[in-house]
Parts: sequence; structure tokens; C-alpha cells
Amino acid sequence: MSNDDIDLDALDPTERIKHDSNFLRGTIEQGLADEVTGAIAESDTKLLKFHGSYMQDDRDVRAARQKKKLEPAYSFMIRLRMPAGVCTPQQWLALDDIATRHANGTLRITTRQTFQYHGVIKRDLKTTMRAINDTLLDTIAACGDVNRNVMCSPNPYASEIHSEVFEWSKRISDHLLPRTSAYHEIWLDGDKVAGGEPDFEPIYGPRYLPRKFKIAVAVPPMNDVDIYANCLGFIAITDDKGELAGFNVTVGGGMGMTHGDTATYPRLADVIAFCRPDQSVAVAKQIVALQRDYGDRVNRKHARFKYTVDDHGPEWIRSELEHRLGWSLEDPRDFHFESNADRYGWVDGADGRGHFTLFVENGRIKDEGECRMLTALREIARVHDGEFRMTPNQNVIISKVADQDRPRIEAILRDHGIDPDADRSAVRRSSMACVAFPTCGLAMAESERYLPSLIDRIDAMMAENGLQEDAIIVRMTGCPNGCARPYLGEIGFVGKAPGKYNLYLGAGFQGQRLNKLYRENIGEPEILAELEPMIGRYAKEREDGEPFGDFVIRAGYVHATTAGRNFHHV
Ligand code: SRM
Ligand code: SF4
Repeated sequence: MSNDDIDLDALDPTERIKHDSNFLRGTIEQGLADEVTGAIAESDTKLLKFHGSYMQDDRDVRAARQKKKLEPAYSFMIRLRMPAGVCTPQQWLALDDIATRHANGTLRITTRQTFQYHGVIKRDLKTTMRAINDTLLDTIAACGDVNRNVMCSPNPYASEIHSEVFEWSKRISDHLLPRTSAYHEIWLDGDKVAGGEPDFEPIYGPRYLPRKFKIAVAVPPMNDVDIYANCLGFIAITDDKGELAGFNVTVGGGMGMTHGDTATYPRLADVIAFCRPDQSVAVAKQIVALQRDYGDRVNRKHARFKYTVDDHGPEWIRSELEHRLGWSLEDPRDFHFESNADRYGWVDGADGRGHFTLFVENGRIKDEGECRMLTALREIARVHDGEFRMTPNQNVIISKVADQDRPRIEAILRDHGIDPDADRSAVRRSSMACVAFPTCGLAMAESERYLPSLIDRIDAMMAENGLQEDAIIVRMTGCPNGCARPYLGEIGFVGKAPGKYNLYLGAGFQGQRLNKLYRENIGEPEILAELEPMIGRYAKEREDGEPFGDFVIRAGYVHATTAGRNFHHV
């Protein structure tokens, strides 16, 4: 059907907003100039996402301001596009400076290997966007119904192929960027497109995708990118000589769901084929085009690629993909994942340089009390000549450090209250929480601000049972959208209401199995009462090397979830 034949009224209202936006312009520019309000128009907030920014309001003061008849305390979140999560020390310094000058003084590493700023007010938005672009990074397509930040295993464990795989992830990211000049026009005062010469989106078309789209590249044995949670994934496969042979292709992962709506569910991706490295960009492009054409544009709750995959079946996706490519793919090859967590401390790279993974609690880089992480990393960036890599577990790797520089990096950390040898418990290091309050408009319960104190309690239980060295993957989110991939937590907490969470158990330690609902709508006392005996039994009854997620299934607490579609089955 040509675009002109489409009945936009029959589709989700966002489709019209995109269609009528003149390739993502809308009235954003006029809205920014309006000094009467700290907000922009509702329809523009949807378009602004494609530019990498969300309008938010401070939920801590929402009710008080409403009482005083004041408009909400609006500010903007800005998310960077940083394919594979890599930046230079110079970029780090510039990004840190922007955080202090224009945002809330923190840098927030996200669960997709990039940074977010919170608290940027409307009149600073343009200056901040420009400052980000001055660092040679940008924010385009960090949010919105397009392909997002492409992730790539940051861990240099397989460092021989890391740089090659990293280059492919950048190429995929670049290839799938929107082509509209709206971004340059609005934020960088680029030339306006001359009248009569409209923009053209060769991959996306004028209505972009039905919904957000996510790609990751994993380098086994690490599944640190949680490959199965992505719409499209590439799993690096090496040959006998340890060289990159190609990628297994995965399709149909996603986490988001809605409480009480069983038509929505998290789903793990299927491995459907193998492609050579030089075929990966074409595969990505055709899968995106397939979702553009077949994704649901009527019901946004059914619009993610995971539902397209379930509706048509993974076999059909492969044959439609091959049809579009004009050639056949090979069958998937063998691979093995060990874990979806990060390895902390120093790892030696094949290049003779060291890589230090630093735990950042819930990704928030800030100075607080004795732990002055923001300043420490600033000091490190001043002397470091390698790079920084953000991890999908919200941590940072100080990467490519020469042997003689290691003591200096460690000394800077120690001077700022961070112990490089033994910082934090195994459970804390395996935990993640999404942002939630006060900035996230969708939060139903606390997450980032609450998980640390809950982990204190879980740590105490682990210690009582002699398990302080054992990792359990704990994930928390403030709502069921799944931003910290909670359905891949061996213990998952999903916000239901203030102070209340659904407790999920039993995900696989390699990120290969979803968990299952165990208790609904419970507060901290009930959570602790549930976990205490469970952890006690785990200490006594677990088999050699048995992860907690496997144990709770064997011990009968929950049944294993074998497919997204049966996630809600007991
Ligand atoms: Fe997310 C919406 C934060 C990763 C699924 N996510 C949001 C918004 C923008 C809220 C909103 O729409 O108003 C949150 C902004 C909070 C704030 O104040 O900053 C938000 N998501 C995040 C981040 C920052 C969480 C974090 O703590 O790090 C992550 C940013 C990643 C990035 O750099 O791009 C983040 N979000 C994820 C992930 C994890 C992933 O991609 O691996 C998921 C689950 C995977 C998936 O997409 O299925 C995820 N976010 C969602 C959803 C549910 C989508 C769905 O299919 O239903 C929403 C809501 C929506 O899209 O309608 C959402
Ligand atoms: Fe907000 Fe929910 Fe995402 Fe948490 S999971 S950041 S509460 S949308």
C-alpha cells in the first residue's frame, strides 16, 4: 500500500504525529522559543524522543506544585547515542562538564551502555545538545520509534575480536540512523531544507517504525549485553584460529509488559541463522524493514518486533529475511555463554593493556559522602590515554591501561573512597535498578533510590548463610516496562505501587531463561520473609555450582518459564 493510501485515523494516534511531523520537526523549534512555559506541546514530546530527549517533571514535588496551582517542575532528560558504549577521556571530561553545568550534576550510565542527563531545563536544552555534539557524540535516535543505541559486549575477555566486533556494531548503528536533517536544523542551526526538497528516509519512511527497535552484539562467553532481550542480536562466532567467522542472528527479544494484561509479555529472542560479518549490516537493514512493514501500527502495546516474531513465527521471519536479502543464510553455529554479569577488576587484554571494570551502583556516577566517583573518574580521565567503555550492566570499564599506569588509576580510586580490590558484595555487583522516581513519568514504585538499602538486607542474609562470595542476579524496576531487564533477574522486583513489588524468581544465570511471578504486590517485610528461608535452603541444598535461578525451580518455588507466551502461566 502506498503511504498516501493509508488511513491514519485507523492507526495509533502516534502514527499521525510522525506522519505529519515533516520528518521529526513538528513544532519543536517554536516550542523551545516559548518562554511562558517550561514545557513543549504534547505532540512535540513524542517527536523530541527521536532527537534523544524526554520531557519529564520532578515527581517528588508534583503534588505540592499542583496544590499551589503551579505548573509541574518540567525538565528534560537527554540520552546520548554512543554505539557500543565507548568514549575517549576527552569526551568523558566534556560530558562531565555538561553534567555539572546544565544537568543535575550526575552522569547516569544506562542499561544500554550510554549516558543520560537528568534535569536539563528548557532554556538550556539547545545549549546542552550543542555541547554534546561538540564532543563528537550526539543524541539522535537515542529514543523514539527507530533503531536505538546498538550495544556490543564491552568486556575485553575476547579482546582479539573485540575491536572488529565493535566496528561492526558501529557500522550497523550508522547504517540505521535516520537521515532527516531536522536534528541539525533544530539543535545545531544547520541549513533549513530548501522548500520543495523534502527529506527522505530510505529505510524508515515518513512514519518511521511502529515502535522502538533494539540491537545488540554479544561476544561469547559473555552475554553481558543480554542478547536475548533485544529485538535483533548478533552473537559473534569465532573459527578454529580464534578469528571472527560471523554472527548467529537472534530475533524477537523484549522485556516490556503491562500489569494485568496477559496479551503483553517479556520474550526472549530465538537464534534463527548465521551470517558472515560482511552480511551483518544487510541483515540488520532487512530485519528493520520487515518490522517497518509487518509491525502493528494500530495497537502500540502489540507493536514491538517480539510480537511480530510470535505472530508469524521465527521460521517465517528467516524465510522472509532471506527473500528480502536475495540469498540464503546458514544455520546457527554452536556457542556458549557463561554469564550475563560483568567481570570486575583487572582483565588483561591481548594488546598487552589492562581493562578495569568499576562497579557503579545503578549506573549513577556522582559524588556522595566518602565515595566521590564523579571526581575520581574525572581525575582518571585527565591522566588516562585509553578509552572508557560503558557496560550494559550500568558499569564502566577503564580500558586500555598500560601496565605502568595501573597503580596510578588505583591510587586515584582509593583517594576518592573507592576500594579497587574489594568494592561491594557479590550480590550488589550483580544488581541493577532502573531510574524510576523522581524523573520517570511511568514509575509506580521506587527503584534506583531504593534497591541499595534492600541489597543491604539481602547481603546480611547472604552473609549469615556463608554466601557472601556468591553472586545472584538481582534486578529491580519501578514498573513493568522492564528497563533494567528484571525478567532476567534470578530475583526480579517489579514495581506495582509505592513500596510494593511483584517478586519474580528463576531466571537463567546466562540470561537464557525468563523468570516467573512468585509473589504479587508485596512490601519489604514480606519480601524479606520470603527470601530468608529460600536463601537459607539455597546455602544448604544447592548442588555444586548450581545458580540460584536454577535452584528455585528445582526446589519447587516456581516453574521454569520456557517461552515468553507462557510467562504468565503459573
Ligand atoms: Fe526504558 C520507557 C529509562 C532501557 C523498556 N525507559 C522508558 C522511559 C523513557 C520512560 C518514559 O517513557 O517516559 C524511562 C526514562 C526514565 C528516566 O527518568 O531516565 C526509561 N530505559 C530507561 C533506562 C535509562 C533505564 C536505566 O536505568 O538505565 C534505559 C536506557 C537505555 C538506553 O540507553 O537506551 C532503559 N527500557 C530499557 C530496556 C532495557 C534494554 O533495552 O535492554 C527496556 C526493556 C527491553 C525492551 O525494550 O523491551 C526498556 N522503557 C522500556 C519500555 C517498555 C517497552 C515495551 O516494549 O513495552 C518503556 C515504555 C514505552 O516504551 O512505552 C520505556
Ligand atoms: Fe521508568 Fe518503568 Fe523504565 Fe523504571 S522500568 S525507568 S519505572 S519506565
